[in-house]
Amino acid sequence: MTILAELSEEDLEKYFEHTLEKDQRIEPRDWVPEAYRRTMIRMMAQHAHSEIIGMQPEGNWITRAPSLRRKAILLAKVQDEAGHGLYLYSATETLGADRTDLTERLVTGRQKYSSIFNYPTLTFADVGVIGWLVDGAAICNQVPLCRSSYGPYARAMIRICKEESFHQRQGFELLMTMMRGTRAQRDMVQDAVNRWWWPSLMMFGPPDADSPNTEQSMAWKIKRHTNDELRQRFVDMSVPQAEALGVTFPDPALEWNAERGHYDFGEIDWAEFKQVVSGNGPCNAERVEHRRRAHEDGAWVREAAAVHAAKQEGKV
Ligand code: FAQ
Repeated sequence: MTILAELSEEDLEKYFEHTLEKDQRIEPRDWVPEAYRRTMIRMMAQHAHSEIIGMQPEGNWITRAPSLRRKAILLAKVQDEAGHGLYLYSATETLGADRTDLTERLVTGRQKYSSIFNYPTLTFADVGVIGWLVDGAAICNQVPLCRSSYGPYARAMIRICKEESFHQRQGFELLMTMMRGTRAQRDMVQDAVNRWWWPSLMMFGPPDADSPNTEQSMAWKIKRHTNDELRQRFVDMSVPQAEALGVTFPDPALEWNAERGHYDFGEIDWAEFKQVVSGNGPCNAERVEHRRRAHEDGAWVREAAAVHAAKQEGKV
């Protein structure tokens, strides 16, 4: 620590670059450029907010789950998302962020969360499709982040990905069960797939050409792949899964391209993405308002916990 304090900014920067070159982790004790710190906090906070807001669409179905088994599974899944949010808020604190401030930014619309959680969950099939496609897209995006340069984030990702992969399987199993059911159940699954497919592709972020952060984040090894690379990987993974399930994706341009060795797919509606990200999606206002109310209703718990902690330390 003393040695680090004696180093010039130039040496610290060299040390930072050297750590990245060697593919080693940046840790909370290390000096980082201010822009790296800001980028990491933005990305981790947006991810944490997504996990917490992401509890709402499926949480809506806990009281209406069709059986005790499905209710128990859904409760456990939604609780896992809360846990993910908490690790990630803790990870932002290692870079000097303040969780109360981040929550304030979320409920006042100054910080983003994933666009996907601004769509409504209309039937129970949506719970299965969120598990299959939304958790599937999250895994596809987050597995490479287990090798992200910031140690606390990369380590959080390992556990999060393990849990997300269980979530994805439960979604697929739910849909498989519905597809073996009645005609009405199969139609319900296809309808949910039609509504969630395009928003799932938007989760990977804007196309590379319009992604202001990708180049720098790749250079800092925060991101290991571009948005378009991961989106393509997700499409390639999902098509055979849809075939196994017996559903189709709502994209007439979706077709195997032998030359590229990938599926071609149609143009994403980026105007819709921009609308949703800027707060005008179908459920943005409702999601943020719900979060704001829950935060206010929880004030007494935070106060009681703070007094208890102070008592334990003998301060009160
Ligand atoms: N929605 O320059 P880029 C989950 C923003 S967790 C909203 O490409 P970047 C688990 C972006 O922040 C899902 N905003 O940015 C679950 C940036 O904002 P700025 C969340 C988006 O960071 C499952 C601007 O647009 N996962 O699903 C979106 O290099 C089921 C420009 O974009 C993560 O957060 C979007 N879709 O790449 C929970 C993973 N895309 O700078 C419950 C970690 C972009 O204007 C149920 N994050 N923006 O403030 C990442 O991998 C990256 O941050 C990207 C964006 C890939 C999301």
